[in-house]
Amino acid sequence: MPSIMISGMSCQHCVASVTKALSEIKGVTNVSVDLDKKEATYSESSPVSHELIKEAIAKIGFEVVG
Ligand SMILES: [Cu+2]
Repeated sequence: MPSIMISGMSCQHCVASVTKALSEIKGVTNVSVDLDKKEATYSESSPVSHELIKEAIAKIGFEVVG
């Protein structure tokens, strides 16, 4: 299962925003965001490019790191 590190999340509202943004990407399913670890994991029902993930996160004001 792919996982990404996200900087800028500070509360459950951020978690909800990130979860929603990732879930709206075609091919991304089962999104789970851990606020303490600053990590999001997800499944892919079809291949999803890392660029697409980064863009979706950047669009809502956070940053994929690492
Ligand atoms: Cu927040």
